Amino acid sequence: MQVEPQAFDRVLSSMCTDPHPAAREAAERFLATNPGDPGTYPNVAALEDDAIAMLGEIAGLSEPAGYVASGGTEANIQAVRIARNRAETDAPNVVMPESGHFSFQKAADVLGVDLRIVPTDDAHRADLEAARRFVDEDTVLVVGVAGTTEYGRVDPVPELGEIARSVDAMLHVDAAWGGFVLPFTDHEWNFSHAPVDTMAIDPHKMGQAAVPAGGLLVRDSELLDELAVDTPYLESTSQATLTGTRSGAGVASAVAAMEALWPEGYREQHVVSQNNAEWLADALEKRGYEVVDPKLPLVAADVPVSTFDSLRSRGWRISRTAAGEMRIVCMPHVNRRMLTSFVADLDRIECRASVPVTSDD
Ligand code: 0PR
Repeated sequence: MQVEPQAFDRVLSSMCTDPHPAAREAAERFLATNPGDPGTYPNVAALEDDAIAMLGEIAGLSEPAGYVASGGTEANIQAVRIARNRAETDAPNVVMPESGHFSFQKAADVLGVDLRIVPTDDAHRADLEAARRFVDEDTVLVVGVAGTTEYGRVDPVPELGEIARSVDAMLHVDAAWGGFVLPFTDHEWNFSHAPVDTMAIDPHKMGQAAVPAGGLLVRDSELLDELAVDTPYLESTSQATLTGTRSGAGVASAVAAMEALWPEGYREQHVVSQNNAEWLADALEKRGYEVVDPKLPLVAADVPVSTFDSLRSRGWRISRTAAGEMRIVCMPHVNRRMLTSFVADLDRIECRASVPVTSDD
């Protein structure tokens, strides 16, 4: 049986998108190479250096180091691992805003660190007062999110950096989703804005590369040594990645996408996506829904559960925040035509919902 992949024409809450054509083609060509074994696959290993150089440029990192991971989850786990291994405490804790991605729960679980969840303020950003209270001498890492999964918000990264430094902890920025958008905004989020030690920045989200292409960046290549294990029977001597065999598809497609799009293509896409988000927020507000202002191209709106369910049953792939709002991520495949058709469906559903039910019904 031939099963076709899911079309993107109704996908509104995913952080995956249709890869750039050059990224798709590169992924296919490098599919069977393994950057985990650079002694055998030197071409893809060299391409990975290019990927890290470009990611570093995007993230304001002067001497880029890192690797192409399987995604934001791996990058976040590895950041926690670096911080834990570097610290000297027996009872390490990580301080993270409640908007942090659930991958940190996995990190805490596998690495045996205590996760301290800082509340967010009314603007859905980390509450700095609480963060100050939560850190102590056993804090190994403070996490800031640059583009949160639920509301697209950017934490006050420089201030979180000061808090981290006050207890000699590291600072990690999770820009897995936001990293390819934020260079075109005036947010402070990157290595040149703050004492960031590690960062997650995923080509396979807003970077328009094929899955799997995540990015882990570190300020200093020595930080990767915290992750390195010996690889006695390979021609290379050590490996810092969490996974062993990796598909070269992620590396090659990340490079192809960034070569094609950085910076102008990404800038143009950001303008289009942000306009789409603002258009949708406006359309939803006009219909009386409470909308969380889209600071980045992500819209959250409080629609009734029955409306949400009807939209899903019409095929719209939408999801909810933990607080129950519908969230629409304006990824590159999400265009105005899709959003217009989505709002038209919403109107049909709401119109039906508002028809008075008579006793004859
Ligand atoms: N950090 C942030 C800020 C994220 O939003 C995500 C994923 C991650 C880390 C983890 O990245 P990976 O999933 O690449 O490991 N955020 C999306 C989410 O959890 C992932 C996603 C993508 C979900 C596509 C659904 C989907 O269709 O919602």
